[in-house]
Amino acid sequence: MIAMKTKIWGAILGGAGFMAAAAATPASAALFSVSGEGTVITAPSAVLEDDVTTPSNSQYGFMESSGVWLSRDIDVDGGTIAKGTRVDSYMIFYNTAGGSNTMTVTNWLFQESILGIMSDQPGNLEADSTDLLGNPGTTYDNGNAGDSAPYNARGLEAMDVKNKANDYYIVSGVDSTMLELGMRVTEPGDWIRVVTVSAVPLPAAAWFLLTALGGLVGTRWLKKDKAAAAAA
Ligand SMILES: [Ca+2]
Ligand SMILES: [Ca+2]
Ligand SMILES: [Ca+2]
Repeated sequence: MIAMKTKIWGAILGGAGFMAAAAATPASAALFSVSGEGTVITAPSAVLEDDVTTPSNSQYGFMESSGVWLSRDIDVDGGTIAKGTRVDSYMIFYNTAGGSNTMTVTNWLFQESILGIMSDQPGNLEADSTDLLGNPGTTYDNGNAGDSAPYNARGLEAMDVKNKANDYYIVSGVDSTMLELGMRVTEPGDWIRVVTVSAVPLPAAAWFLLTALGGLVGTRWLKKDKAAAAAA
């Protein structure tokens, strides 16, 4: 019996160690990756048109928020994500400084399935959801018309999925985790928001594992005691 109890404590302590390790895992920009002309960055201080702190030479993407329980339905291109869904959000942008006409194609790989994209031409969908999905440390609106969404050409325009000669995007992959994104920009540039499933927090998963493990050990203990009683 003493040996059994030691085993159980070992399992509990082992579980606690796992939980500590899980809790220490930081949420970061490493949650998604990129190939092609694009760069993953940490959330910038502002995503305003021609903001001088924002890089302007290619597509850039950053995680805006993670583990958000939607308190209302959220509209995305061609659909709605239901209230109560737990999501992560990302912004991808190409904020050209100057009027040169440039086309970039970038493949973004997300950790979780893409639920929806906000890419309408004026950026209305982005503006309507920033209170829930924006990064608290990023300025989206400075109160001046024309600087923040919505405004003309904030999002994607002249979509051309067939020829890929203008703005377009294609979601693919078995779990819908890949986004091929074409952005043709002059001015102001292109900004879109991507909403994905949010992974269940690791500490919660560890608690579930621990509970299941405890149940298993307890059942075996009970069976052994019953067997011992029958033999006696
Ligand atoms: Ca464009
Ligand atoms: Ca610009
Ligand atoms: Ca645009």
